[in-house]
Amino acid sequence: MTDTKTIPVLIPGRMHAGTLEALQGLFDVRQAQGQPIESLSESERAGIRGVALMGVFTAEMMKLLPNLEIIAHFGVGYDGVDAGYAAANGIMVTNTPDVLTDEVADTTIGLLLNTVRELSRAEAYLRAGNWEKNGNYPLTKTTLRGRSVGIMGLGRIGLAIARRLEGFGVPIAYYNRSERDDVAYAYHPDLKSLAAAVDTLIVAAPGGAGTDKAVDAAVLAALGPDGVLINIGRGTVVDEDALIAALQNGTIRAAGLDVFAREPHVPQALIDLDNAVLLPHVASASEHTRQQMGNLVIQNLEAWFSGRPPATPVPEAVKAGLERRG
Ligand code: 8YV
Repeated sequence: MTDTKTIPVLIPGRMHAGTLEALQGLFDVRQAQGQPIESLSESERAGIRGVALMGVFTAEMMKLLPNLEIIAHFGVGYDGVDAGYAAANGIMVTNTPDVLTDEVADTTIGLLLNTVRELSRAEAYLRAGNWEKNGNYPLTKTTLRGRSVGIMGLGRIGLAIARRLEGFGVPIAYYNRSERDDVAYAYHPDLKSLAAAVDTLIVAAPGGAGTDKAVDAAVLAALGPDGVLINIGRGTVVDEDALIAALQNGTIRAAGLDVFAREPHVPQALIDLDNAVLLPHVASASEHTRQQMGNLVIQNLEAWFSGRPPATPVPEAVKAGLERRG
């Protein structure tokens, strides 16, 4: 086993506590504690060979670390990391797919049911003493019964959501960059056509330039007045202003959101809406699953610095042929 204890690994911002502790036992961890990387001395920066992070790592940041070899991202979505620049400059990028798929899919179903059956609001009604004082909670106008569901992004997570939905007896269709040959769900090569064909749209697509504000006013209008939008992908995929307007004026009926365009900021206009269920980006946030994600971050760094291929390189790194060090 290679001794990795002398290898400087930078953790620029927040990190899952258990993972941070394990990394500190394995590597020479340097923490920027939220300070800009420029605040490290030039010689400190030159020493950094690995980065472990949640969130954003731009090309500009990479340029400040001339001997950087690997960026191990905690999370499946790595839209905050400039993986194209990294690949072009021989820097490995890894993420944490698979280990969170089931947790995120489970949470998505919970958020969908909560949104159509108003479970959070019904509980708040009980806790406020209204059941005893004012009688039964009003019947919900929405239900999953009779709905048809469209999934934007039928990757690992989208597919796990679809499989769960099969058990609910609702028809399923999807929009994806390309049609899958291993599913029988109806494929729409166009997002607006999917939205027009269903009344419930689940966003399970990654962020980034390719999906920025893809769910716009036209898509929401196509979803229609009984429409329900669920987003557990990235906040940037939805035009948030258009969504707020659509919820305010009845263009669609309700939304369940785990992700937002400028987290942790959530627009007051969304908070003010009764027909939105809002979660603080918790889809993968159980101790169990975050530990699995952290283990994968550690595995990837250990593999890389031992000269073995990391378990989960991102596609850009694979395409660039960056399987292992050197
Ligand atoms: C994040 C997520 O990892 O995996 C993802 O893409 O969105 C989350 O699980 C988490 O918020 C930590 O940044």
